[in-house]
Amino acid sequence: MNLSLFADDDYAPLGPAPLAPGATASVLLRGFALPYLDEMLPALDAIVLAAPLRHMATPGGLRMSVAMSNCGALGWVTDARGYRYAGLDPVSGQPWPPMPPVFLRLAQEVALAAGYPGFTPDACLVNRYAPGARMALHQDRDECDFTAPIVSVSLGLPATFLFGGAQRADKAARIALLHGDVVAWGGADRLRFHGVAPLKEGEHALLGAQRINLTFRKAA
Ligand code: MD6
Ligand code: FE
Repeated sequence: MNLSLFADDDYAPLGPAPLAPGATASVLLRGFALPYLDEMLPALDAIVLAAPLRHMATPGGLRMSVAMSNCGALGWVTDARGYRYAGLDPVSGQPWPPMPPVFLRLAQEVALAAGYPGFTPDACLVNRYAPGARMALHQDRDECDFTAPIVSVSLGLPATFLFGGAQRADKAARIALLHGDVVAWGGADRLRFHGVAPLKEGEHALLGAQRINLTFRKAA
C-alpha cells in the first residue's frame, strides 16, 4: 500500500508544477504575479496609453482577434510583410515604451524559480483578449535565441491555454490560466505549439471584461 500523500503525479502543491504531462521544461506558477500587481497595473495603463492596443493583421491579411502592444527595446509586430520584432511602434513611429522595472523584476524572478537563471528579456508583448478573442495554435519562433525561455503572465478573466506538441496536429492539453498565474517554458518545450481557446464572457473585479497576457521574450 502506498501511503504517500504526494504519490499522484497530477497533485500540484504550491511551487512550480509542470504545465502538462511530459512537458518537463515547462512550469506553471499559480498566483506568482499577484504580489507584483499593485505596481504593475498602473505601469500597464501607462504603456497602453503611449502605445495603444491595436488589432494587427496576419501576413495573410486576417485581422487578429487579440489586440496587441509592446514594451521594451523590441516589440513583436505582424503585417503584410510578415511576423518580426521591431524597435519602433509602426503606429506612432516612436520607440516602444521602456520595460517597467517591476515587469523585468517579475520576469527574472519567474525565470529563476522555473530553472532559467540569467534571463534578460528585451521584449514584452501585451495581448488583450475581449470575450470571443482567441489565439490559434502557433509556435514562437521569431526570436533569435531559442535557448532563452518565454515567461507568460495572465491577468483578468480566466482563459483555457492549449499546450500541444512539436507538431501542429499533436493533441493539446487544456490548462486553465487565472489572474496572476505565470507560465514559463524553454529548453525541449520551447517550440511546442500552443494557443488560447475563445475567451468566455465574464467580468473580472480588477480588469473588467478582458484578459491581459504579458509574454516576456529575449528577441535579439
Ligand atoms: C496568451 N500566449 O497566453 C498567448 N507564447 O495569451 C502565447 O502565445 C505564449 O503564453 C509563448 C509562451 C507563452 C505564451
Ligand atoms: Fe506564443
